[in-house]
Amino acid sequence: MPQPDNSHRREFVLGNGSKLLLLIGDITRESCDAIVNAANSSLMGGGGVDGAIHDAGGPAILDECKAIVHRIGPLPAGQVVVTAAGEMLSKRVIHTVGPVWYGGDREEAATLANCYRNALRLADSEELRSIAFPSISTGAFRYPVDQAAAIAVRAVSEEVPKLSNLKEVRFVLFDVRTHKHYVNAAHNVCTKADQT
Ligand code: AR6
Repeated sequence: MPQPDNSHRREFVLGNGSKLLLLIGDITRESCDAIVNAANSSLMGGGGVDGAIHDAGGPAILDECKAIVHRIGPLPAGQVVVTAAGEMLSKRVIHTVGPVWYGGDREEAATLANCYRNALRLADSEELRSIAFPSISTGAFRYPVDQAAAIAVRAVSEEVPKLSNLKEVRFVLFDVRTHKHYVNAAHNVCTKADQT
């Protein structure tokens, strides 16, 4: 598990002056208003970041997820729901389901962008100011990380300026290679903070 690593902290500015931070670390340790979970449609937990969030947050999160699934059924890919964050530092967990990568002709890109856009809109509607994302779909769901990074950063850079409350978006990435792809993507669509 990576330790907090400030040597990889990269800061960019989004269109409305909100901050975009790219970090390496464990998202369960983030102290921002919401963290995003890369779940599956069952919302019953799993491996990867999903397992880490349920482990760190404790059973209250799973109880809330069960109640949600009882009410609305399985969560479709690209959609989002919110629960409390249990024992973690953040206030909320926004659960989303990324697309499984099947080669790119099953609307994976649009679905992945929807995960980010819908999570940002939900956080903003809950009057949250900061949100942390993992690299959705690039683990067990096999989305190529270069393409996923470009979609993720573009969705954030387009969506955040339309919102009122969100002032900081973080990507908390688990390894150097993934971080590098997100930094490249951010250089293509955002302004680097120390250049403003
Ligand atoms: N903090 C930040 N990133 C993490 C952490 C963590 N603690 N743990 C893993 N990652 P994955 P997916 C990274 O597989 O591809 C689950 O079983 C990981 O290195 O967690 O959307 C769900 O239940 C990778 O870069 O999510 C679903 O069934 C990224 O998070 C399925 O996996 C995403 O990897 C979802 O697959």
